[in-house]
Amino acid sequence: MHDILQSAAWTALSSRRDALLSTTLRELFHTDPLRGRHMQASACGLTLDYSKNLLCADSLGLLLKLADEAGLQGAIAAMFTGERINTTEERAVLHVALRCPPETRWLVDGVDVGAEVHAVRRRMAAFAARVRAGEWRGWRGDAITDVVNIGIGGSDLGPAMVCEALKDEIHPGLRMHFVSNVDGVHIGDVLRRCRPETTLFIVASKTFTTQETLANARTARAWLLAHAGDEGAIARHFVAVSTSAAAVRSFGIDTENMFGFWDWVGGRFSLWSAIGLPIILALGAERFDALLAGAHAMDEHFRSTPFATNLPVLMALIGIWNVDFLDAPSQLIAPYHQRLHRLPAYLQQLDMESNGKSVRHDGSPVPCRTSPILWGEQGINGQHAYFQLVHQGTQRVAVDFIGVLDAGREDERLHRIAFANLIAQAEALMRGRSADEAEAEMRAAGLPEARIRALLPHRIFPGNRPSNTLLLERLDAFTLGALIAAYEHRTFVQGVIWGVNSFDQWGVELGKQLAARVLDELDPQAAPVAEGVHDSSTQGLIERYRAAQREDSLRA
Ligand code: G6Q
Repeated sequence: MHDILQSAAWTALSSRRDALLSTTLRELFHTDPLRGRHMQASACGLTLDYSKNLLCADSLGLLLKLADEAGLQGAIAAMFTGERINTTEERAVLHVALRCPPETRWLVDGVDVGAEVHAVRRRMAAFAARVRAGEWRGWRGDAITDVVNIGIGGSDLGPAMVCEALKDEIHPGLRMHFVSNVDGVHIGDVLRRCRPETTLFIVASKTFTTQETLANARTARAWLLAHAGDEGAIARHFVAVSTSAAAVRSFGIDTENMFGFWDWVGGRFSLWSAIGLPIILALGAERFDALLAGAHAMDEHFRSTPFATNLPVLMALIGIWNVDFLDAPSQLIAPYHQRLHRLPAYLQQLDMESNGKSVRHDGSPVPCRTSPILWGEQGINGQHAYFQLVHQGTQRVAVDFIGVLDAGREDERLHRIAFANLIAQAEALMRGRSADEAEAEMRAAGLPEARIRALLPHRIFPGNRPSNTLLLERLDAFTLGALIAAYEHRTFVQGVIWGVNSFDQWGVELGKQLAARVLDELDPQAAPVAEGVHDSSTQGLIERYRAAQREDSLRA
């Protein structure tokens, strides 16, 4: 496979790196005072300011060349035309088809997937309208008040994040719940807040074989039946979202109550499909359409805009520059809006499950770093916690600051405080505080000389910490759709350059397989696990658990 490290652009970037590391962001702003104005890109209600990265016109030009040398234009075309770019699973990758307008024909292997997509969406909209209007009734004839989505990973994170982000628009008569953890506490907490006669469960699983989801769904079904006492109630309270009608049927959900999707929709790219059922129930068909329209607008921007002004491409290239050239293998996502507090968890899966790979399509090792460790939460809390490391730690962390310009219906004064912090943090990370500045500040504050000397090393901020600032005009369905799609394409572009398959996830398998065996071994009634089956640590943990279970049952 073509080794991107051997490309002319990569070699040239490696030599530019040292020059840039010996300068500072302050100097770059000094040399080009208008840098902040022209290192920007806008699309679909989003503006990206990427000027606070250790980049110059030359290095940016080389990154754009790198995209060309990696064949990015062809890769984009391959995705949009339904080629089987998920090579290890031999599947097309067509989440972009899920957000195409109704009139679009989208042929894959002679099948118009656009028509299928819209047929499912119409069914979802009709079902959501009935629930929202109180026409869909529970077994006792009551309207639905609580919707519980049972799913995990891609069948949970997207809908949960969107419903949280657009919480203010949720139908006033509906409460949304998301259950993913299989520890018993998660579903227990939710069921205690719901009434069986007014609760609708969505069992969301692409494969319908996922242990955690099916176990939670069985618990929910038993809870419903314990109250309703009649299997007939299941059809009024359970719907399924899956690609497998057979598995849904064998679980005991009528396929009349099933919303399907297709194997060309990856789990972490599936919120636009029937996996978005909680979204359409919560927000209504119009807002779901607006979410899709925002994503579609970003798709169009992505596939038709020159790379130099292409927002997801720029985000991707800057990410590669930080990870592979500037030794910043960690990516912090810091949204300064409470409603976006689930975004980092969503992006964590998107990025790390997609590009957390060390072999390329052809199985050869990737010769450079791939996905950064992506993490974060809403930025203000971070400032009072881990931002210490971001400012003064020994590792370079790249930050995406995300802000929403419109205060919406909230207090403008408070909104301004949050925004001031966002802007100030990005500035502080960029410029830092020099020894001279720190000393002058302490002297102005009247500190004794000995104290100044002792404190000085602690009060220096190195600066030069890279960040992007991404501003949303407002937090509505359209702009949120565009934001999510921008990150999806950023992940895709990086995967293309690294040569990895961003659409499989073999790395999650081994733990699942071993868990199935360990589950049997944890049964206190089962024969003790023979020595040598596991290592001594695993063996010890299994024995400790079994002993605790026995102690519990003796106490009971
Ligand atoms: C996403 C992953 C993974 C998946 C979950 C749930 O891309 O494949 O997070 O979504 O494992 O799988 P099911 O939807 O099949 O239950």
